[in-house]
Amino acid sequence: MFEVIGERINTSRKKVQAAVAERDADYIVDDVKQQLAAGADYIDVNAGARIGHETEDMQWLIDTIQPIATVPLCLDSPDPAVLEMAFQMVEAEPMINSISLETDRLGAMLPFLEGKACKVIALCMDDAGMPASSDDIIGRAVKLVEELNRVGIKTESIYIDPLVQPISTDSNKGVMVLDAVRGIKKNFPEVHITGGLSNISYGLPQRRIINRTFVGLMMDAGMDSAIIDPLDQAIMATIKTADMLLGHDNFCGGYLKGVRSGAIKS
Ligand code: THG
Repeated sequence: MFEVIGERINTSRKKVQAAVAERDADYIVDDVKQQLAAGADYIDVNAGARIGHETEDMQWLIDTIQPIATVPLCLDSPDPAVLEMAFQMVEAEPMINSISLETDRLGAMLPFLEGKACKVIALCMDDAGMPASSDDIIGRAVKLVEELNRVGIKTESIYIDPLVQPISTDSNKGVMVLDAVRGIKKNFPEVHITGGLSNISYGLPQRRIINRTFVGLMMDAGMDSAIIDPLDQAIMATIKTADMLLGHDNFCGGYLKGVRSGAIKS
């Protein structure tokens, strides 16, 4: 079944930033409880937006969330030192978000990950920047899997983020990432595919319909996880319905449960 990484605890969101600045634990706890009730499989924690405060904001967020989290945390930072600090704080095996092929980041992350059993999100980003074609995305994914396997991370613990790019800048960007996901899954059937989805609709009106349609297409290509807002009922219903249509939901049980709970409405 598809895995939802709840994205709401991110200081780039204004209300979360204010709650973190004021150390308003009740706000954060309430938000996380809502994401858990909505079906989040992981809770992403990103404290990157208050420049100069990331380390202590991340510490406070983990201290606040960990006691009530019934699912693992997804520790989200571009800074290997912040990820290492956060990793040491968590009791349940976390997901690490993220590693990339950028020289500094790769060089700092690989020794830290060596021998660990955690799940890792690997971005198809390198020193040249964003990927330019589906073959470019596939080539980067192959390198990421090889590097991570070398330090003992199993392929089934790797979540490749192919980096979705706005279709408003180039009408080929949808097909480019869909073809890449198919190619990655052909090379590594056990690898997971994840990522943010909303970049696809950047610059266009009525973004949610684009994001929703796109997640269904990406799931057909092999995406089996995404970093989304689990309180967005329409995208959650689309994901459950697509999982059923793709044969991942025995006897339509997950779909029917969603309808009975009111989470899925047509
Ligand atoms: N890949 C990986 N990790 C990621 C991303 C990704 N982590 C961060 C991000 N992208 C996914 N998380 C969020 C969290 C919140 C929002 C978007 C993505 C969000 N954005 C509002 C908006 O864009 O309108 C902000 C508005 C507000 O201030 O509330 O809510 O791609 N591996």
